[in-house]
Amino acid sequence: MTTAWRPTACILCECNCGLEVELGGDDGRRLVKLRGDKAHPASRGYACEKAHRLDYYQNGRDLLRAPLRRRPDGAFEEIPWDTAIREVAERLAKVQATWGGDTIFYYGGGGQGNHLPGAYSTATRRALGSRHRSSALAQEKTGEFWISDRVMGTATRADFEHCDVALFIGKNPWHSHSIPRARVTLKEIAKDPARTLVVIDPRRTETAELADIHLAVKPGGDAWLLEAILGVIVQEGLFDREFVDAHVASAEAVLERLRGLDVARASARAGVEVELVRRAARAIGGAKALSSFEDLGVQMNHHSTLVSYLHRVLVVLTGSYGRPGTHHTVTPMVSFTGGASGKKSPVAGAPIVAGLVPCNVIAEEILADHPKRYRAMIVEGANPAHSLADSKKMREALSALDTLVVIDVAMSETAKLAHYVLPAATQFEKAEATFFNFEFPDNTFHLRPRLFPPGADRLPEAEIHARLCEALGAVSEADYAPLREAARAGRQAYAEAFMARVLPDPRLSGQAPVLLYRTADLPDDVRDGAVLLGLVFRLAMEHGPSLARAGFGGSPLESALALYDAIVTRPSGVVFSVDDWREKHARVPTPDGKMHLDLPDMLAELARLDEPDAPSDPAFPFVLSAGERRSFTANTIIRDPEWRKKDREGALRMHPDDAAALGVGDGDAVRLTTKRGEAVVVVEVTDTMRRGHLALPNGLGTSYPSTDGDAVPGVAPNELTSVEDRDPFVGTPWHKHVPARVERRDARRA
Ligand SMILES: Nc1nc2c(c(=O)[nH]1)N[C@H]1C(S)=C(S)[C@@H](COP(=O)(O)OP(=O)(O)OC[C@H]3O[C@@H](n4cnc5c(=O)[nH]c(N)nc54)[C@H](O)[C@@H]3O)O[C@H]1N2
Ligand SMILES: Nc1nc2c(c(=O)[nH]1)N[C@H]1C(S)=C(S)[C@@H](COP(=O)(O)OP(=O)(O)OC[C@H]3O[C@@H](n4cnc5c(=O)[nH]c(N)nc54)[C@H](O)[C@@H]3O)O[C@H]1N2
Ligand code: SF4
Ligand SMILES: [Mo]
Repeated sequence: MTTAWRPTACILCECNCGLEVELGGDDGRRLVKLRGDKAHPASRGYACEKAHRLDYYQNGRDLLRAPLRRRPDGAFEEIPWDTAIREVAERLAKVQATWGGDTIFYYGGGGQGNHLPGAYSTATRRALGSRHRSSALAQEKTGEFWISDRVMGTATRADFEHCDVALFIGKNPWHSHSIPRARVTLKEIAKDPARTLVVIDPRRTETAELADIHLAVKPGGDAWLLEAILGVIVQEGLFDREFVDAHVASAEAVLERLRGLDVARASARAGVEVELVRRAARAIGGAKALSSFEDLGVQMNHHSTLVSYLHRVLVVLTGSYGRPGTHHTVTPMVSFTGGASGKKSPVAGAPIVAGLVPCNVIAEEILADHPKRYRAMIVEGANPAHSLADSKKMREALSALDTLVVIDVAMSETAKLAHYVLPAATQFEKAEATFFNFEFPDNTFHLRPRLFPPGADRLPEAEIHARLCEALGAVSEADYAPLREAARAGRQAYAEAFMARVLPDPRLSGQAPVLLYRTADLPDDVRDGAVLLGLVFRLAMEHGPSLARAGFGGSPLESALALYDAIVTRPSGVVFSVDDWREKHARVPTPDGKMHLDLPDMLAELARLDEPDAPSDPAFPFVLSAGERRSFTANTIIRDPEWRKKDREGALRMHPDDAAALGVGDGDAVRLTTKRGEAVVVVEVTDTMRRGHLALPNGLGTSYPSTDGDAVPGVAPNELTSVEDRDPFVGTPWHKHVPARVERRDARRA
């Protein structure tokens, strides 16, 4: 068999590095060799160790083969697609007729690299009148979005490649990436004496090992630490007065607090030497160009929204916006960010930020005795029974639904609870793309052509949604015919017909994704990209100059068609927008064009930092970070435990003194207990941890078929977490700060 390198992408984290793959095996469907694709405009040949293990995803033993229906006895039976689509449509239509479409909740829409399904799902949601939805973003990023939106009208990303000071707050990019070519960039910063790497993390992470300054904060102490850093910057006049005068409308109240702050006291509460805090603050305040990134270590921790606020204050006071090496706003293909709409979730009354219901209230939204409780749920490309707080409660909630439909590639923890499981084509069996396009000034979009047709009886989500919408009577052949005819006259005629017929008609425009999928004239290997025509047209209307600089100029229609053509014909990705630092930031996108630092609720929250700590529960003397990113973790995207070259069981990391006090050593099993659950777990003793701090990896504890039934290696972290431990403003969980107890396994339980 002749082999050739085929372009595709890694699907294991938000970077979606471009890859080349050599296919093999008896059926030509094994991913035999993988390497970074040098032609990919963002990753430029970069890939980390995880990408080489993608065959474990494509050829998992628990991939779904056919649609499944739950029988009255609880077991699943395989059914034909026609039956599955008809029955799912009937059941959801009945829920809509009985309780209203707004009781049909949508969760997911894609994981790290599969975002086209979310775009197609809008048609199904419209057909059902479904209004409420959520995704993993509402358990990590909504606090940052909400604050950024209020402070400066937009969320930002930072240009680490060109900064002179890089700051990571609760983020370990060596393993978790999130910035392009992370390890190359980190090493470059580390080895350049003119650049400074600052890491805030209780653990001496791989990134902290490279750092010039590592602030090993006490777990949960970040609010005091950031305040102390800001205190030094303000008290020593290290902030960018010119920037503040030009762009900031309100900062007096927060400046006043920072001027009076007792830096030594705040540092002590953060558990960091005050002299080290001063050194870090002077480096940060003195930066020519500061890039910074906050992530789960603080976003899933006490004071998460307050920390996002303090981080924003730092960005603004240091003028770290709108210049190379600082923060920027990307031109997005699809925007994930957004602020509070003022709308609330129907049962818990929780604030909806960026259109998403907080993940931690979903169980309550289902289990409450309330007329608008969610009755049905569609879960697509997500595994909430495993990934959301308190798996026991989540299972109880999902089991209480009238109808649960799961669209997944594998038998996930969530699929196991469904009434219907619809088997989706894998990300190599259909054209796929990520909307996590965060590069700047050149932003990249990559439609990966499929490598081969779907195996078994799996279907791409685009096809599943089209069939559901047809079965629901939302769209029909009669709607397709004129568009198909226009398509025969060429893409321009097709686009014009689409605009003339579909956009003015609310019913048809709700079905736009399905209409595009059914009628666009695209080759099979990129057919799932049809929905992009609608997206690039909107992009061309809103960001014409950015597209023109990338070579896609002309009228919005010309620009959109040229870009669409490039996307469907360039299999290694396309630079779709080129931005200009000056133009992009001439105006801050708030109503008055100014930034606002004096947010009364956050100032009140800051004042509360002066109160003494609440007493901790002596029954739980440790703080557990439940869900650390490591070498071979990738949420629950790969389920076969063999994919992990090391740490197969996912060890519990612990400081040597804590291990000695318990009388345990490397490889010993201990009992780990929280208020919601307990688990037996193997210990790894490491002086990278702080005393009293424990860490368990993310994404383990998934079941996988083995010769003697299902094996579940490792601990599912959310068997140990609880829904009420969450941020008071936006409801994000405190997974990195779970009070816990550890006992030797032979010790008697208290
Ligand atoms: N290998 C791998 N990479 C991934 C993923 C994966 O599963 N595996 N998942 C992807 C996803 S979905 C995401 S959201 C990102 C997340 O990326 P990260 O946020 O970087 O990942 P984590 O390891 O969960 O948490 C980061 C750090 O928070 C630290 N931390 C714990 N408690 C505290 C605290 O009190 N204060 C501070 N300052 N830090 C604390 C931990 O020690 C840890 O080093 O990673 C992405 N990349
Ligand atoms: N305790 C604790 N919990 C956490 C975290 C933590 O740090 N600690 N991290 C959280 C974070 S940041 C995140 S992002 C979430 C992630 O959690 P989720 O958003 O729930 O996503 P994944 O675990 O990535 O699950 C992806 C699902 O998609 C399926 N899948 C893969 N490819 C396809 C496809 O092409 N089509 C379809 N339809 N399905 C597909 C996989 O089989 C899997 O079931 O976990 C969160 N949960
Ligand atoms: S896991 Fe992330 S950084 Fe590593 S190759 Fe895949 S996409 Fe790139
Ligand atoms: Mo995430």
